[in-house]
Amino acid sequence: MKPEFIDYSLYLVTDRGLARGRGLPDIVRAAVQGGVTCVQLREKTCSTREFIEEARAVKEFLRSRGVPLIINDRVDVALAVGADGVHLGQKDMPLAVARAIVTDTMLIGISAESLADAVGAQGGGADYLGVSPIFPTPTKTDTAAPLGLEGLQAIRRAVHIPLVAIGGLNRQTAAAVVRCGADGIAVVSAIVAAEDPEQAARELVQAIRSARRTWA
Ligand code: TZP
Ligand code: MG
Repeated sequence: MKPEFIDYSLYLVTDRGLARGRGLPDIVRAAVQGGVTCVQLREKTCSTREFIEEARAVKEFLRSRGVPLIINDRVDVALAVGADGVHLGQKDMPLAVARAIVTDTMLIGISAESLADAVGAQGGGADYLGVSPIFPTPTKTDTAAPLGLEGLQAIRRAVHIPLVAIGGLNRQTAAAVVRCGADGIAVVSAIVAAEDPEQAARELVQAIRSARRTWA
């Protein structure tokens, strides 16, 4: 998938611990039905084999919907399953090392928790940024202090590559982030932990669309 065709509007990041015992492939499919435009499989506890099986279980479905499949942390898994991209944090494989390993067409997304992270990632050739955390979130606690909307705006002004905001985003908070110029909102609990992930995604899409419409 060419980077210029990626729609980052509603970016789902998975977390099996929040799935209430439901299978992540089912949640991913429901979320895409509801309007998710990008999917990142984020696995911190399962085996490599299980990670690969999970990615394979959703890959064709996502391809048929034109939704990119992105793998968190694991460049090897991304390559093994032919994913569209890999997402790396500041302590993961360095961007330049990953770029030398992956195919030319594989997207590399980088987590940025500061302005310096964001500028460095853009300079290093990242395809997009995950800017976090915007607000405090119980989903991930080993983070820097929340950037808030001011921090997000400062990063938006400093970089031109696509950025998705993440951390504490939901139907209520999505609009403010869109108005700061984020290309998309990334969520974990707002979809994965929702009773009805499809409906949750639909409501988030509506919140994003209406924020974009009214964004002066
Ligand atoms: N990276 C930065 S914050 C975060 C991740 C994976 C968790 C966001 O979770 P939630 O439930 O959408 O606040
Ligand atoms: Mg990571």
